[in-house]
Amino acid sequence: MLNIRRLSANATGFRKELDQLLAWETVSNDAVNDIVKEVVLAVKSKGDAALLEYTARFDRLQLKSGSDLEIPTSELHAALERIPQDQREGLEISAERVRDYHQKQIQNSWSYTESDGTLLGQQVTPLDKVGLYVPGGKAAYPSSVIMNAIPAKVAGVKELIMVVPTPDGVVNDMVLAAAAICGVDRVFTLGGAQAVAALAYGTETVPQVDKIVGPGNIFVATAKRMVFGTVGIDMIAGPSEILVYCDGKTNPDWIAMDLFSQAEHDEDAQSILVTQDAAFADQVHESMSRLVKTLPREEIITKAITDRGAIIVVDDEEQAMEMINIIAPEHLELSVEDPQALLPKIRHAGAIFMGRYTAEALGDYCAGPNHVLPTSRTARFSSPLGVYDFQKRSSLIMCSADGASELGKIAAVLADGEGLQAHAASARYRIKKD
Ligand code: HSO
Ligand code: ZN
Repeated sequence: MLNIRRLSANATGFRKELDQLLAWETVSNDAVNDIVKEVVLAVKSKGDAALLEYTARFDRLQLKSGSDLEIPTSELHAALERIPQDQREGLEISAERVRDYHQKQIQNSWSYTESDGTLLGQQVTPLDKVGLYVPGGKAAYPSSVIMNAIPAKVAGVKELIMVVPTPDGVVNDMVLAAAAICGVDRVFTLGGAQAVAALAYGTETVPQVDKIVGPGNIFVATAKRMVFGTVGIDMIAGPSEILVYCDGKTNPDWIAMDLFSQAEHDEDAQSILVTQDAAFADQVHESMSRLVKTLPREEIITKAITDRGAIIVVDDEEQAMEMINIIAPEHLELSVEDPQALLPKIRHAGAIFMGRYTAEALGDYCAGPNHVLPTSRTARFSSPLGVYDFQKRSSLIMCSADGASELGKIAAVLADGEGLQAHAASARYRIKKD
């Protein structure tokens, strides 16, 4: 049988065990920090020369000049032509659905006018330039290109610049095709900390951006943290997680495979089943033990399930909801008859997949909502990646003469109280003398 922790929510010491299970510290490693610092500083001071050197060293790619780092847009379109027709259609449909969904997230500017004619409001503008990091190798997901690029484009970002390492010159056609479909403006063959530094500071060839988004390994995450402040960054994602709550009436094979769908991402991924039906828990366990053997990623899944997986048996639905809100999972499946009835009780989850048919995998690829979601319990205070991450807001204030006069009196008093005489005088100049 596949080894998976079995917990009972009523057992003594349960809460401590749960805390241990959930504990996840983003690895920050001194050795990695030192290397990344050196790389970032080298790119900042030497520009393209440093990029060429690191790309030769880490990606075994000898390029002659900075301009060789760019993958021309014609290459992206060529990749789109090369991939199998069903993959192309899949990417196109996914992009279209993700675009439709994200269009609903656009925030508009607003303003209102007070009775004395003073106007107050907020102007929403897209970011000018955004950098999208796409990992190479085993974590190269074309679906992630779609999930990051589309909201940026929907927000109206003027220039979207993608970096993707191509070790030994091997390109991932599906990734390039996805970039073509999403309308990514420029693509560079760059990876690691050097790519992040190039986007943050700009080089002779790579434009400086305002924000960097996209997943990456520990070097990339460390570099993003280092350049934060010079540029904006998205969240630093932890390993993938899924919590399935099931009333015991869904096919246990379906539930087992849903748990595996996230476990197969990463040995550190977390899959948790919560149910009030102990016999059903046994059935799912049996399904998992049988099905894991059929999967090419058996080893990764086994490690993830053994180290960080769990089946939690609860008393009732009430206790299940409590569990969900403590765990605050990235993905939550409500595999029950009436999921909508449970919604008001759920406060913390990155994405909620409702009903027995809604496999989490559908959300990963093509349902429409974003698959970049808060992990490691950060759903308590953060949200999925969205159009709002690529928009910013400016406050608007336009005082009428009457408005300035009235507000001037208040401001002057408060400024005096703070001992700021220039503020007070500036406000008083505008007070009407009748
Ligand atoms: N489940 C991942 C996203 C993904 N799944 C990409 C398949 N491809 C995010 O947690
Ligand atoms: Zn996934």
